[in-house]
Amino acid sequence: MTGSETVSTELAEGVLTLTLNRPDKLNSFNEEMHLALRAGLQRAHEDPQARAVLLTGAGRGFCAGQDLGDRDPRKGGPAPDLGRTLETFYNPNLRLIRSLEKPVVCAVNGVAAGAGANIAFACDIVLAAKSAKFIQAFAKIGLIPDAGGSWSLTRILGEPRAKALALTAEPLPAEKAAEWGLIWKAVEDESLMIQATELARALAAGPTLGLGLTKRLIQAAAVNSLDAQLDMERDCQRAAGLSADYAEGVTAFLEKRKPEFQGK
Ligand code: LHQ
Repeated sequence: MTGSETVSTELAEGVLTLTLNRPDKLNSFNEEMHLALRAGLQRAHEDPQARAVLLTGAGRGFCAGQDLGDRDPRKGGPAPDLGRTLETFYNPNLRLIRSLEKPVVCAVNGVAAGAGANIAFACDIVLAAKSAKFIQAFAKIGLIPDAGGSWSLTRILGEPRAKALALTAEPLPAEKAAEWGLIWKAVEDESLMIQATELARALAAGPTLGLGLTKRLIQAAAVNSLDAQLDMERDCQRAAGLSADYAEGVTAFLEKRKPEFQGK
């Protein structure tokens, strides 16, 4: 295992596992943890051995958002510029997750609050332990949903549910989140890491280039017209059709064997 203490990093069977690791603070973000997560995500972009990412948290929580102790108003001084915090620390990580052309699986092992919930929603496939809950905690402290939350909640759920969650900060249990389509699955606590690891390993053994193009297309669909999307599908399918993995996939099908994808 490598990486900074606040995010442990492990590469095995093509899966780069990034574990948020400040369990005594429910893995809330301080500057070091933001930068450690960024380093892990940058590695995911650059390292061809990493063909999928698994993001999870150590201990009983997934992530409680920003470490509120970092900006203790009782200490006095000028109010912090939270816009700068987003620009400098959160937004680069959100963009690294969304622009990574490899699958990002998120295993939500416990409570996900504030930016912690919204980082999970930015990932590609989210599994959560049945005991986990998602809280748009911002309203409780006078803030707005950040880390992409105002965007993802609204797109995934629509205004009525997005507004109710964000304005009330009512916890949303994992099973309800799955029912609403905010996450992929809520699973038994004991099997979360087994299922998430299995899924990430299966994705890592997949046709990475094609999976990356698929992610790009699905994300673009939210803003494209059908015409623009059809053009984009044409271009992406052209690129996928030139890949070694496409040739391998078809050959394996014709030879009635399991494909061995190289990720290119
Ligand atoms: C924490 C935290 C935490 C520090 C638990 N910080 N210690 C914000 C500002 C700046 C820039 C831009 O972005 C943002 C985005 C945000 O994320 S704002 C939202 C920040 N997060 C919250 O408001 C959530 C605060 N936490 C909670 O409401 C609860 O801890 C939850 C509901 C997450 C969990 O409740 P419990 O299971 O009852 O655990 P707990 O409250 O007892 O927490 C365990 C420990 O973790 C405790 O420390 P202690 O030393 O007393 O054992 C907490 O103080 C600490 N902790 N969240 N965000």
